[in-house]
Amino acid sequence: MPDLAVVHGRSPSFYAVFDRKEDGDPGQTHYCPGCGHGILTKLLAEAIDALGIQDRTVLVSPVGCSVFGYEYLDVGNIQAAHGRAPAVATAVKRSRPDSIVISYQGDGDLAAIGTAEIIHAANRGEAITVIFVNNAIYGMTGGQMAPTTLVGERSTTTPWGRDPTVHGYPIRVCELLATLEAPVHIERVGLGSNRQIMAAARAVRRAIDNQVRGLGFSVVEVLSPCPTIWGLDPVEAQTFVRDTMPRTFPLGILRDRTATAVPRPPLPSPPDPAELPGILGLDGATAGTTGGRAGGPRHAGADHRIVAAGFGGQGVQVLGEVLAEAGLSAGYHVAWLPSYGPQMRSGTSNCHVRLCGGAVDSPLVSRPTALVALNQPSLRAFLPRMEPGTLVLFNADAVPPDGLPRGLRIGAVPATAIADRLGSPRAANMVMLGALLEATGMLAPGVVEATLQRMVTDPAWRDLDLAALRAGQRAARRALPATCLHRTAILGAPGPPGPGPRPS
Ligand SMILES: Cc1ncc(C[n+]2csc(CCOP(=O)(O)OP(=O)(O)O)c2C)c(N)n1
Ligand code: SF4
Repeated sequence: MPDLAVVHGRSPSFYAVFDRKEDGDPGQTHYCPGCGHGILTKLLAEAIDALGIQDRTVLVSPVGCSVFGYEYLDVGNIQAAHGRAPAVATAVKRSRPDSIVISYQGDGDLAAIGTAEIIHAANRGEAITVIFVNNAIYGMTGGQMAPTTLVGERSTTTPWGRDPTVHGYPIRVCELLATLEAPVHIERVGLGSNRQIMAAARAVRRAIDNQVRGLGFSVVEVLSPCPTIWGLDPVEAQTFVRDTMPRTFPLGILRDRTATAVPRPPLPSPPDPAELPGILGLDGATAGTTGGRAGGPRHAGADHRIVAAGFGGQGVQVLGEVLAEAGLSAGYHVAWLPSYGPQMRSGTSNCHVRLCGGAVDSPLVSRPTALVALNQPSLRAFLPRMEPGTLVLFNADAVPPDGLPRGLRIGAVPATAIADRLGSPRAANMVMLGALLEATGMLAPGVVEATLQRMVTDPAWRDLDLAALRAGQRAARRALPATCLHRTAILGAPGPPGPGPRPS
């Protein structure tokens, strides 16, 4: 690797204009004068230039003062949730192994809310580069204590100074990570003097070069001035980094296995989705009733988007799970997304289920093809979001006469009353599922029955659920208006069982 050269001019890895600074000099960043982020962003750009990797670099920007990294560096940019940059970087690197992925994180981001992410990414030896900016404080939010705040240092949350007996000691992240086997390069540098900045430039470039060479996890911790929050002028802040911070955070290389490390082998390929039912043992379980394997032509173009909603304890999630499991058995691509409050009972509970002929693009259902409402509050909550033509099945003797959007295919199924007569109102969820199957024809009842046989191990409940399912089908045939029933789509008839693909 060539040594650092002195270059006068703007790094090509920077955008020509920084749009964020629209009210001032478009060549300026938003960082305060003397901020270490500004220096470090420049070192990053120079390293990217020197290694010739601008077109394949992906910068994962954090939450913190450096949140706008994507406004400055002309590379692939992703903004991650607070602390989650190593997880996002992992995903990018694994899916695009040729990319050079840099996770850039502050100390609040990496060492507080993101502690788990950094430890596990390092422990897995992800072939990413992490730049960890330690300014001993939460800068962006106005100066709260960070895990790295020095003993005695004042912050808005430690106005009398950090007291280890109350707040614990500063966490030395590099030392922690150096206990792990996988990392190849761990180094701490500073921005406290020109000499330190030159060393930081070398460390940053090396940590990225390790990735270019296909080696594993590299992290560079950078002690960095934050004059604004520290209440110092830029020179005083730099002196603090140079003279004071290294007493708690010694500079140097804590791990260097780059000479002996071998390039990480490519990850094993994930199985073909078509093989999953076999791997999961789902194909044999319902043999003869599955109606085809995943991705088969039988469901081509199908996209059933169902929302089921009710109170906790009404079996909304079980309804969704049975539907999803049966869909998987029948060869659909499937997603089941549960959502419920902290209460076990009586809180709201809903789930999104998708049964698709092709790959599921999102588990979230924002434009349902069917709503199954097990109680009145759920009906009222979800109805306004339903588009004309959506099937709505409501657990009641009759649909409410007022406040219904126009154009819905809405029908009442007295599921609780039916289930009560069969033995327990708790089987109302299966009555509603039976009605849904009858109305849509999305699954052959035999597939769902086989799924129930498999999932419900208590014989008494299994019999009740099966009876409730069949009663729901009968009730739908008897009580639902013709507009709710897609009789031609009921399985057994050829052709796609649902509407064509549409964005969720
Ligand atoms: C999930 C979440 N929690 C809290 C916040 C508020 N927040 C924004 S920046 C920040 C601290 C950032 O500090 P640090 O990572 O040290 O970066 P700096 O600003 O010092 O560069 C916090 C707590 C948030 N945006 N998101
Ligand atoms: S508050 Fe501190 S970390 Fe944030 S931009 Fe200003 S000097 Fe930099």
